[in-house]
Amino acid sequence: EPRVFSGIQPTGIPHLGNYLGALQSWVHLQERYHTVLYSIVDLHSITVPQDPGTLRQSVLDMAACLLACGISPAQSCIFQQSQVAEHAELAWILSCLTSMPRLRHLPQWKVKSQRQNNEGSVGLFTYPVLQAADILLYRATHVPVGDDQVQHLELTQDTARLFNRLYGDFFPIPKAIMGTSKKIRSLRDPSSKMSKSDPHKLATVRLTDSPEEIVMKFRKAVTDFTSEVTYDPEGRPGVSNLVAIHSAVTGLSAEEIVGRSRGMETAQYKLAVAEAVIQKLRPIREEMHRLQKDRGYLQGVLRQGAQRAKEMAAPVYDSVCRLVGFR
Ligand code: AQP
Repeated sequence: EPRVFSGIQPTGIPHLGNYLGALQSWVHLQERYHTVLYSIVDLHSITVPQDPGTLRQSVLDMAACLLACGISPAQSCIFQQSQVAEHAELAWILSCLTSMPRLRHLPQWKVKSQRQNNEGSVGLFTYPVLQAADILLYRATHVPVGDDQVQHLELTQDTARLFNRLYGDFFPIPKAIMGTSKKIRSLRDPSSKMSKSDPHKLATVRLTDSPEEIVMKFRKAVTDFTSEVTYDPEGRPGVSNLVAIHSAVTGLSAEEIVGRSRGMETAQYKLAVAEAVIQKLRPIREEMHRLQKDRGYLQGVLRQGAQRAKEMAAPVYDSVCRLVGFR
C-alpha cells in the first residue's frame, strides 16, 4: 500500500520556497494517495538553538499554515513529530547503521554548521538519520521533497537497503516526488536557497507577508547590471530566480514569461512578479490569520494527528525491534 510522508520544520512562517517546492504538492498528493502523513518536525528544529516559547508558537503557526495552504486533516495526518516517541527511537537504531563520512558531505550540515563557526551539534550532524527514521517509521513509499533535499532522501534509500540486507526485507525503498518548481533562491543572495532562518529580513518572502512587504522585498531583490529579462540560471541567477518564482505562481513556462516581458526593464519586471505573488498568496494569508486565532482548534488537529500517527508507527517499530533482536 503506497504511503506518503513528508515533514517541515517549525522554524518560523514558511516562505515561497517551502510553498512552491513542497507544500503546494502536498495538497495535491492528499487527493492521489490514501495514506498521507505530514509532520511538523520539531525534533529537527532543535538541531540549531530555538527559544522554547517561540518554538511552541511556531508549531501552532505551522499547523495553521498547513491548513491554510489546503491540507485537510480529514485526508492527511498532520502531527507534531515529538509526540510520537518512535521517531527518536528508530533514529538511534538507524544511526548505528550510518557511517560518519556518509554524513559529512551533506549540504545542510555544511551550510548550517558554517553559520555556527563550524561548531554544529551532533544532532545537526545526524539530522539526515532522523529524517530517514521519520520516513521509514511509516514504511513510506513516496516522499515529496524540494530540490534541496534530494541527497538526504538518497541517504534514506541507502539506509533502508542496508537495513534490509542485514535484517531481512522489511522497508520499501522510498521514492522522491519532486515539487512543481526548482529550488527557490534568496532574494538577497541568489547563490543560496531561500530559507526560513536566513538572518537577512529581505531575503525571504513569507506566506503571511503583506502586499507592501512583498513589493518591497521584490523591489530590492538582487539582480545584475543587465536590465533585460532573460532566463539563464547559470549566468544570471538573480533575475532567473524571479522568472522561476513568476513561472511557479502563474503556471506559465519560463519561456512564455520571458516572451511576455520583452521590452520590460528589470525594475518594472520586479513589480510584475511581486503582483503575481501577492495574488497567489492572498487567500492563504487570509485563511492563516483566521486560523491563528483559534488555538483550540489547531491543538485538536495536532492531538488527533499524533494519535493516528502513533497507531501506524507502533507496529512498525515493534517489528524493527524484533528484527534487530531486541525482543
Ligand atoms: N528554497 C527552497 N526552494 C524549494 N524548496 C524548498 N524547501 C525549503 N527551502 C526551499 C522545501 O521545503 C520543505 C520543508 O523544509 P524544512 O522546513 O524542513 O527545512 P529546510 O529545507 O531547511 O527549509 P528552510 O526554509 O531553509 O528552513 P530552515 O531555515 O529552518 O532550515 C522541504 O521539502 C524542502 O525541500
